[in-house]
Amino acid sequence: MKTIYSDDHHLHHAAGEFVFGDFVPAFEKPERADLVLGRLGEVALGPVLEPKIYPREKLTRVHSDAFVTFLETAYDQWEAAGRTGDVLPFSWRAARMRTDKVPTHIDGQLAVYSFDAGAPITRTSWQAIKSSANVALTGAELIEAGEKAVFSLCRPPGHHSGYDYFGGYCYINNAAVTAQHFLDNGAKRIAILDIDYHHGNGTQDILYERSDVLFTSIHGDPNTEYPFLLGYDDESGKGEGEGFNFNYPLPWGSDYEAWGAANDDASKHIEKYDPDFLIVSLGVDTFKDDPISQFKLENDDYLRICERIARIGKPTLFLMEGGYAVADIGVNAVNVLLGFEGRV
Ligand code: OKP
Ligand code: ZN
Repeated sequence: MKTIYSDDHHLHHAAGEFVFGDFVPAFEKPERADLVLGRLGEVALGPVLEPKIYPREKLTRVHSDAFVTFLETAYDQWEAAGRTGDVLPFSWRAARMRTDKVPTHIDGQLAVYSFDAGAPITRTSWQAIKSSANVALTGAELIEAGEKAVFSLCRPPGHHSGYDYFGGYCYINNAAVTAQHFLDNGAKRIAILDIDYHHGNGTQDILYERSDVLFTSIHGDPNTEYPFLLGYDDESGKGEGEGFNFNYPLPWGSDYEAWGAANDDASKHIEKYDPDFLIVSLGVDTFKDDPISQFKLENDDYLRICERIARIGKPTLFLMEGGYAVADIGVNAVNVLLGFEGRV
């Protein structure tokens, strides 16, 4: 299996984040992708290729133009306001507040375009964010060219980013960007299986009213888990998209038995949908030792995940999302890919 990777992800290195009221070193850090890359080398999964560069229009197919402009200019605006350190929001729009007037002040724009304080923007983050999308898109092109599976080692991740908001370590939604890319090139149906521990609220947001992308997600129950306000099992899509959204919220402490049953059910829906291509939002924060997550998957469980996913039998693009137990992130992420290739 080929991997797409760029060192540009190092340009996104936040000083820290707020966790339960404390400012702590960021969990979403460059070491994560470095360790996955290192593990790919150890098992010799296949060649590692540089991404191509894609135009801005690839991003505005699934995000608002104003939102992309905001991301492009946020750091400069922050600096112009006399701030030092990373961009972080401190107030947010709530229901029934106005967003038709986007404030000229950076703090007001952050209130409109973000949904939490979990995604700092550094001076060079935008370069890394664009590169992460390019890594995803280059993988998609290889799939279109006939590869059975490709691993896009994206960083930063994307699945919490919505049509016009960022948060949860995510800025541009790589899964939505690549799904749209496939469709724009003539594909009829795309399926997304989001196996990150957290609900892919951004991906769901972007695709909720559409029937040309099936979204499935297995994640911590939003009743007790971030991002809290989306990801319940009664969210089935809207309008044209009704019946094309499947959520599998699972309780804290879920192990592979419960997780695998959800994966099997999601896979059945994907088989029935018969997509041209499958996108897997690959998070390994379902691991038992993940510092911010509450599932109980073990190292060897990751080898089994793709027994089921590979059986769907569709060309599959893996996009890296979360996973914060850095000591195990390489083994766990690469185990998923080895499983797909039947190297278990
Ligand atoms: C991103 B991905 C508060 C703790 C929660 C957000 C977690 C984002 C996870 N700072 N922070 O889905 O792995
Ligand atoms: Zn996650």
